[in-house]
Amino acid sequence: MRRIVTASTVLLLGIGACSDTLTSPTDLQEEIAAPAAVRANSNGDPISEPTLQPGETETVTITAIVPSPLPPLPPGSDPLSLRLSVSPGDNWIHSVVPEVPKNVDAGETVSFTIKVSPPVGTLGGTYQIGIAIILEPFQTQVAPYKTVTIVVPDPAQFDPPDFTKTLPAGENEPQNIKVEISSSALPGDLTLQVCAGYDWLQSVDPEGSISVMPGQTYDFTMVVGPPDNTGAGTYDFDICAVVAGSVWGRQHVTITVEEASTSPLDVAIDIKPGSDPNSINLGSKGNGNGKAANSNANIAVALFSTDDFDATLVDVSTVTLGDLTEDDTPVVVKRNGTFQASEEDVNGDGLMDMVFHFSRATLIGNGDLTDTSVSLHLTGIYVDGRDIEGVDDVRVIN
Ligand SMILES: [Ca+2]
Ligand SMILES: [Ca+2]
Ligand SMILES: [Ca+2]
Repeated sequence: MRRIVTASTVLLLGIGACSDTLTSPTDLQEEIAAPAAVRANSNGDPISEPTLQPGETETVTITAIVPSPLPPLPPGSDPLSLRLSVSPGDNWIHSVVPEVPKNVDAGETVSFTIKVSPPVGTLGGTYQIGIAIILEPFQTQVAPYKTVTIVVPDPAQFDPPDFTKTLPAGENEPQNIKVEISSSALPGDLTLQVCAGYDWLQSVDPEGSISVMPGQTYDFTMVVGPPDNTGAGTYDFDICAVVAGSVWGRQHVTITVEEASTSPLDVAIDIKPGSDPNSINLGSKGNGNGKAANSNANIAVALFSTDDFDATLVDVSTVTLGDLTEDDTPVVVKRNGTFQASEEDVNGDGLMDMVFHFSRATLIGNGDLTDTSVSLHLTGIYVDGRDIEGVDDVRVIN
């Protein structure tokens, strides 16, 4: 039985093949189709991966050999011809020489020069274009299946393409960036947004979507930063230029969050609020027998809030008063197990402050308060994990 003929045998045999070897239409279909054998040939082709903008072309040459002899054409059918079958679609074909459909004769060899080009508006990515040459009306493949891999750049390019910052938790920094729209892109409404990773894009100027045109470059100011209470570490996210739900380009952002500052937050306190100087009588034994001495049993300390600091968010269980040496004195615990502390706007500025009470006897017993003390320090831990520290003068009376 006759196999598929090669180019050289076609030239030798010519069109006038011997009639004694005419195959049946069924045999012919089986032989010509043989896709496994035919496609295997294309594996040997060097695969180039050109990077093409829409409109730029890559040339592919495919030689098709029309088998001979062929069964008679069905009456009334179209003439014998070759056409292209393109995956993912004909819109990837820029031009074909000779034009298709190309009328052919049995045994004819046709070499096609095909220019492949990404269609206008193609998004960035790697595309594999497959081209088959089909013999009509038999609908059979008559050339090795050709594949070409094409890399299409993103239609929106970020400048810089990525950036790295080091920021403390809760801080942010504006970043000026440019987005260049490819000249082969389509016009559209573009929005910058986080599309992968941590959503730390706090604002974009101009905000919302803006109309973009091919070949233009647009300036943005983005503010990025880690939220409050972010632990130390390295965090990544992508900011994407999104048009009509499609990603046109992306910028990779890496933010390193520093270890929390070890220096404590300075806070304002007032020992014995309303009194000045802050006289403390060491000789008065307040704790035991009540009476007048009781008013001196505990020492009240006000901790003031500011616009940046909410005294009510300090962990009362961590609050101490003392000399910053060894253990300082904690807030008095009431009989019901709660701390003797209250929220109160001590200085009348509209911001709620805290008033903590400390045992004078414990202060003395700890060595936090002695006859040489001139000040006492209040320390504690704020809600964000930072240490706080405040200091006020005292006047010790023996
Ligand atoms: Ca005072
Ligand atoms: Ca101490
Ligand atoms: Ca206040």
